Amino acid sequence: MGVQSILGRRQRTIRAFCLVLVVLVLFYLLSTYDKDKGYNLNLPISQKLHSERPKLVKGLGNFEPKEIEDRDGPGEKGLAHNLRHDQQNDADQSESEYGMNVACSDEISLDRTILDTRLQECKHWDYPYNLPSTSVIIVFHNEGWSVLLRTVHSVLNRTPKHILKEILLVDDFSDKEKLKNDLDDYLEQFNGKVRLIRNTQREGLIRTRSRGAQEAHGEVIVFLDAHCEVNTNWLPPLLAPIYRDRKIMTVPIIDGIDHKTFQYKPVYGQDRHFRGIFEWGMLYKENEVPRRELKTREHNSEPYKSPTHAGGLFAIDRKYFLELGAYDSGLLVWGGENFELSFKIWQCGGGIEWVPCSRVGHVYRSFMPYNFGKLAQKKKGPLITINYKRVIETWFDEKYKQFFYTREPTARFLDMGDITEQLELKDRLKCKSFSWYMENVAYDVLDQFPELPPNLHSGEVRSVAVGKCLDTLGHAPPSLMAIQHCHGFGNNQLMRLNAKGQIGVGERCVEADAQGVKLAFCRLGTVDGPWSYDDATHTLLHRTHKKCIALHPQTSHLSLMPCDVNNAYQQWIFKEVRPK
Ligand code: UD2
Ligand code: MN
Repeated sequence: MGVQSILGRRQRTIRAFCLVLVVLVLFYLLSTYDKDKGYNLNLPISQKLHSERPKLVKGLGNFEPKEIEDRDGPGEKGLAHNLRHDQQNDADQSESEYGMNVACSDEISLDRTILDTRLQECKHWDYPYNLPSTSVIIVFHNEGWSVLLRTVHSVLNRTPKHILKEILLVDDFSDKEKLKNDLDDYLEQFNGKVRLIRNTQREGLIRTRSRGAQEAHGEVIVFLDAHCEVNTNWLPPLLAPIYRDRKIMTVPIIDGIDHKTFQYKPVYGQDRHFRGIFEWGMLYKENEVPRRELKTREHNSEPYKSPTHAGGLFAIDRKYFLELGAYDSGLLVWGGENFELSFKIWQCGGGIEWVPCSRVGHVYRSFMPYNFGKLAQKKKGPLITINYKRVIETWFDEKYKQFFYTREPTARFLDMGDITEQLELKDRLKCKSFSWYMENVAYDVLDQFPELPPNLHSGEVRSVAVGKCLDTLGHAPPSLMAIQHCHGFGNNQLMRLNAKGQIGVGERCVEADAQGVKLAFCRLGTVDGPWSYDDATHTLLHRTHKKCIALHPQTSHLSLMPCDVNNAYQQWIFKEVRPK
């Protein structure tokens, strides 16, 4: 055997060995790459949870900040900042102008630090490096200067540079001088990273967001209200599910920023998860995530599915949002757009996930400081209910529409405009039925808000004796009911007696005890009640107490009294209310 052939054999063996090695390494890398998720929980050994996870996976990275900022000053670490006594006037003035204490905000650094409210686990997730480039879109109408700019600064400070394409500010025709005159100059320091466009007339937040989506340059768009502060490493966890599946819209967990002190604090604890649902009057609600959903995940910090969302803060693939027609452009100013988008996404083949590792603070205002402008003046009836009607007429099945009209009887008479385009879109995208959505996605809604029995009577409830109407006075429950001049607008005077004996006013219920006739919270999960109305005698009977609602002739106090069918102070007439 020649030296040549010995060498050749050895070389062949080495080559074969190398090949096997390469295959093994490749196999290892591939097997560790979580193909479903495209990202990976990379906990230190001491914190590993159920499964051993690889240390390093190609193409993934952990975007946690290298060092924790530590600063002192007003409002730092997200602590409450209390103004001095002699500043109370400024505080009150800005509360009434903006619905929040902008005077307090003005004293807090635009770059302040806040509390990291995430689950510990969140620091250990790795995400793909090549996440889609993102435009953060912030629409605003007459927001406080420092509040708006702290939103911008927080995004710049806490977002990995390579994925933040731009921040796009869209001014919905603000009339505050500083916003009109100084904002362009202020933004110059960011060298084009922050763009500002302005509406030439008031459009309302819904259309303004659709415009923002049209004009954005990023692959993914993220909407934020103009009074937010994003938390540590908030963006990668929002983008990862979209990177995996472009038809997933993601929603961060919203923390609270106090409107008086700007204290940053979580609304819920860290490890109990909530998700967005609704009641039949289309009020947005949150419900603890059902076990059926929680169980589909391996780790508590992983995203979970949600039927809907609050509306303000979310991420979505830009082209996908536009393919869905953005928001229905017939929706005006404020409200209902969160449901429209949610039903559209779920019923037409996409999904919504809430992301525990992404947290964003939002200032919940004391009241809404702006009016709806010219857009509302042309309309008869409440604009928000008109929006709801468009949405339910497009997306609900017949059975569920009835629940909405039972809960909101005046909505039948509202002019919702033309929804042909919306119905065509639903057809074109071959969207599933609302029943499918209720059974497969929003399966926890009916536990909380069961099917509504029809109303036997609804409208204002007029006293035969004095001609005035039952009224909640807009008080929060528990509170005493009263009587007031009948105004015919419904609202706090619109009572519904259903076939199971419940009297409802809006989402609340009428009950009675020794103190009198009261507005109360309805018992979740029930639609029955103690009341019956006698068409012949016009009395309202409480069946358990076997007494009737009576008005005190002198004090006007409402209470239960032994029934006396001939007493005008116990006689009540339901009168239907129509929108004005
Ligand atoms: C919630 C949502 C909000 C929106 C709304 C329903 C959260 C935290 N907030 O109410 O984003 O979905 O429900 O529609 O989920 N704005 C305009 N033009 C207007 C009115 C408002 O640009 O005509 C801006 C406003 O400056 C703010 C954003 O739209 O940046 C949202 O308005 P909001 O903060 O008054 O709504 P909010 O939080 O009460
Ligand atoms: Mn808001």
